[in-house]
Amino acid sequence: MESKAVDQKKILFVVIALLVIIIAVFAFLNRSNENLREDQILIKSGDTVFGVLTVADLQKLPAAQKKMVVQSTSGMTKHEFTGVSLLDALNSIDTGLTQKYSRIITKGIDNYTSGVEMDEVLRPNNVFIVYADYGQPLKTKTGGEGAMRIIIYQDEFGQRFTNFLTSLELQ
Ligand SMILES: Nc1nc2c(c(=O)[nH]1)N[C@H]1C(S)=C(S)[C@@H](COP(=O)(O)O)O[C@H]1N2
Ligand SMILES: [Mo]
Repeated sequence: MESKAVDQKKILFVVIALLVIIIAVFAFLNRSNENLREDQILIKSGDTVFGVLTVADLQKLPAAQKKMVVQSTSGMTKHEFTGVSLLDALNSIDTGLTQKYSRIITKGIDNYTSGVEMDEVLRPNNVFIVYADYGQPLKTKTGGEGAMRIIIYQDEFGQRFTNFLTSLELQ
């Protein structure tokens, strides 16, 4: 009788130990998402991080006002964005980046992913990182303040306008 009770204890211990291991493995696999933050944009290429940009960093660069209507399948939204050209933003980190890379993959906190060609970034009055709309800070996914967004002025539709920006992956 006594040894049966000991066996049950052992089994219980093994089950708990397995659960702890499973939780640890999933925490490890999910770890990279914890680096994604809406209050800063990582400028990177693979594992190399060239720098980060916050709203405060962008506010030090020449401001652009962009009045536009964003068209989507669900309708149109009117905006009066404030931001900086993506070209100025990249140059503020390293003026060599636009020469060395040919496209940029943009990623939001919701894992929404899009892209722009460097040709489009170099075109005048086209690609901007915006941080305010009608003078108000852009809302984060969770309703806080301080999100940043990519807009492409010469695009007809708003599909590529990555909201809640977290990273720019240079390729
Ligand atoms: N992070 C993120 N950005 C996004 C999306 C999204 O789901 N997540 N949807 C895109 C699409 S399909 C459109 S049409 C526009 C909508 O922009 P609006 O809400 O300002 O009208 O945002 C784009 N940017
Ligand atoms: Mo859309």
